[in-house]
Amino acid sequence: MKRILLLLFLTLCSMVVFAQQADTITAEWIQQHYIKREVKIEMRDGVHLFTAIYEPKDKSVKHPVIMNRTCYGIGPYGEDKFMGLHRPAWAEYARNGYIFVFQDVRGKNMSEGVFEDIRPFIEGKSLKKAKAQRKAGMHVDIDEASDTYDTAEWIVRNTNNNGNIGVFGISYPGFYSTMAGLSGHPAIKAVSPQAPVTDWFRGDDVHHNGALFIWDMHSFIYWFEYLNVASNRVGEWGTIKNESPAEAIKHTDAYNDYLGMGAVKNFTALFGDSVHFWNDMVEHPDLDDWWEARNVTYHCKNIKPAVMIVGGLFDAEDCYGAFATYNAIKSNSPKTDLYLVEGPWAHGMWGRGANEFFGNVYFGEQNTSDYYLKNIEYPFFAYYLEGKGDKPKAVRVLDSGSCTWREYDSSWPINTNKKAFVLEGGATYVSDPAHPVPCVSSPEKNRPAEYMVSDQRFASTRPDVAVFTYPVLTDTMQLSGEVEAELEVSITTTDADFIVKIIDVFPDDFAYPDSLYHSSMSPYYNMSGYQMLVRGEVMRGKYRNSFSSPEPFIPNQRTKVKFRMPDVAHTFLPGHRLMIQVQSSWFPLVDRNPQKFCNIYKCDDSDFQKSTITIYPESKVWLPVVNK
Ligand code: PG9
Repeated sequence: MKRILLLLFLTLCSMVVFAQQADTITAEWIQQHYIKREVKIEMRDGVHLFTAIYEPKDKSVKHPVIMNRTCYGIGPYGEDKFMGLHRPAWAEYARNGYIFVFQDVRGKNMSEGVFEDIRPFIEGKSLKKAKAQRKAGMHVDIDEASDTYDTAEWIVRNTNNNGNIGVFGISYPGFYSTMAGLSGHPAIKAVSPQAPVTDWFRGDDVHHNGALFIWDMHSFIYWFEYLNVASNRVGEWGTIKNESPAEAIKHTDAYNDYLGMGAVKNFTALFGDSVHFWNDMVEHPDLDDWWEARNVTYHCKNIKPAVMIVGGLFDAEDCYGAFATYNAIKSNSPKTDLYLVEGPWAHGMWGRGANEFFGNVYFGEQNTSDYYLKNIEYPFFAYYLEGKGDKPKAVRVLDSGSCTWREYDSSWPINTNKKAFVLEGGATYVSDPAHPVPCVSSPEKNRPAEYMVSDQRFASTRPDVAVFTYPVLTDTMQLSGEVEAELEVSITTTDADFIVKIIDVFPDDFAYPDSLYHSSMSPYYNMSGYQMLVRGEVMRGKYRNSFSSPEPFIPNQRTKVKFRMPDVAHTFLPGHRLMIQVQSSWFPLVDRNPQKFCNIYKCDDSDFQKSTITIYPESKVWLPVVNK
């Protein structure tokens, strides 16, 4: 008995010492208390995945594991080179003695195998089946879930762990975190898919409602394709030599440079065969099995680990994916401990660099990464991996209008009334592909994240933007949930896009106190009458009835166009007013619709034509108004 008490006393002492020393996490502290190993872990089909493991030298206690699988590189490579684990995103875990596991996914950087974009999940696979397939010299069923399972099995057997693994990741790594939730490995107790890539045809990154997000795709996809350390192209974090022909589109002003490029096929001609995914995209212009095989929502069933979905209300890349994955798990895996965290953040901002301001808008002093990491992310994993703290609230949302955190024990969305805002009087405008409506007000090379909350006054005055303004509010109007547009339209051609924008109009005498402009992140901007974009979304008209079977419009025939827009969590304050804008181009965020029914990836410059768009007064936008 004395021996046990002594052991317990020594364990407690070592934890106290570890914790005390951990108050001031520095790069030097990490080097003193952690050791790094680089190992090649064999998967069930024999492929080896390159994995960096940072493990506490303290072997007196068993440590929890936090894992991140990524296609973006896990540099710096070399067992004597340490990642910045002292930085805010990791410090809380280091302070609590976590084992860090970072892995290059299959086919990327130092890992073997063939990379596949959003590798489809294989239903019904098993380790037993895989062993038999391999023994028989057959193709072995693998996917990102099985790679995660095999990695977890190795980690459990080869590190000084407490048997509990957490997996998290943002964006593409968010997708790998969802796959970790599907892996079935018993040691994986909690996963956090953050801005997870979920559906590249309906709403993430590549397409929204079937419309191509060409600015993001051109600037990202060739970079991504060439991100490969094996060819010495990547160093610390994606620093690559741009050898892709896509670099030939030198642009300082994407609006005019892309307009000058013309039809999408001209981009394809420039890329040649250099960008694998671009060719896939061109070969699958409509929603087909290729896209559906990559839609993870169909597989979100019987998920055993706890799942905390994190998303940005102003995430220009995967705002859709966070809500789509959350809703899929809520519907198809009811026994899962499921959590949602949303805030007025850009892509991944919650984990790195969030600050009181985003763009010109102030979102409060709790809108910071520091607050999120210390009060939300780490406590989630600590509860499930260390048995520490209280069970988190089911839903936590930082409202983008009131700048206050709202917490709920029930699921999202909360009880709301879908209220119709009629587009009174309707509108008619001429949509000219030669002069598309800009998505930003000034020349930009790369798509600014801030466009998601930018001032829309540059668009309000255009003749090809229909503007509907509602009375000044005398009380708050809290929106929480999905937005739905229900347009009644006619066009003089056979196809068109429809963009609906929900806007919070600030009072004409509005101004933030000068004291708020204390950080370099928030240059002064005159906020009087500011027209803040709260939510914008595009619908490619030919997909109005089906994403897989597009249909032309009949010229001048009244037609219904209904589409969903990603959820909002925004309170309109007294003195503010709602504005709704409708337009038929949003460039160069979205590729131009030639406004002629055709395969837009293959059409010619000569196919582009003006169209006169009529928005009938019966059109409406349904907003999720919270019951008072
Ligand atoms: N969601 C981002 C992305 C992935 C693939 C194509 C374009 C964007 C990301 O992973 O950062």
